[in-house]
Amino acid sequence: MNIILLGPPGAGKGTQAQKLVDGRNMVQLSTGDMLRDAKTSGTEMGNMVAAVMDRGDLVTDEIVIGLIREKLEAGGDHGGFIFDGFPRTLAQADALGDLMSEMGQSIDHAIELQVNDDILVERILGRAADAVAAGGTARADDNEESLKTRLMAYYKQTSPLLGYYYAKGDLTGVDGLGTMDDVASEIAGVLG
Ligand code: B4P
Repeated sequence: MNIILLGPPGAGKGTQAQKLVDGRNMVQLSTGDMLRDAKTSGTEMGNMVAAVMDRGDLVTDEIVIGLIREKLEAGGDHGGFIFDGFPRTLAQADALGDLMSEMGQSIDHAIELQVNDDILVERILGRAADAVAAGGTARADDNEESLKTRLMAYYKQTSPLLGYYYAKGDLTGVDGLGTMDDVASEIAGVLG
């Protein structure tokens, strides 16, 4: 089974993906994590994406699709892929469809985690404050200014994907406002 987790920043995509990895032997493909790894690697690509990510804009389709292609080509024996934070544009969604077809596979579910903006802001700024309180540093894009840009990018570039997957009959909305376990149970109900 292959699934996509859709939703704005702070909706719980990373959190729920981890729960699915633990419970179903699925593989999490988080483009956010891949790009953060690239940022710290000091490579030319890492340096290129750092400023874009830190201000909250989307990295180019070409780079992100290249990262996903590499992971899919690596293969492996598992219960399916969880796409976390990918696709984020219509071009990425088309590319994912093509990659899946090349592999003789398809997307089984696109799950939209629904959370209102004031809660998203609270969660993300809360995560930043927790990181600092624990003696670490907050994620470079977990601040009010970048968050505004991230939310704008979501509504402008990513939210059209809801219609895209709805038209394919793959979309299910899930209330993302409950506890992490409540949301996980609702997702389990969708996946069966
Ligand atoms: P991501 O890493 O994907 O970050 P995000 O969308 O902001 O989601 P995140 O994973 O942080 O939030 P989560 O819901 O897990 O992307 C970062 C950047 O990378 C992007 O802005 C962009 O620049 C770039 N990028 C990534 N993918 C790209 C793509 N495909 N194309 C172009 N650019 C791309 O959790 C947030 C917080 O909420 C956590 O603290 C968590 O503990 C808390 N939380 C979660 N569920 C909760 C619940 N039910 N109740 C209470 N708190 C909860």
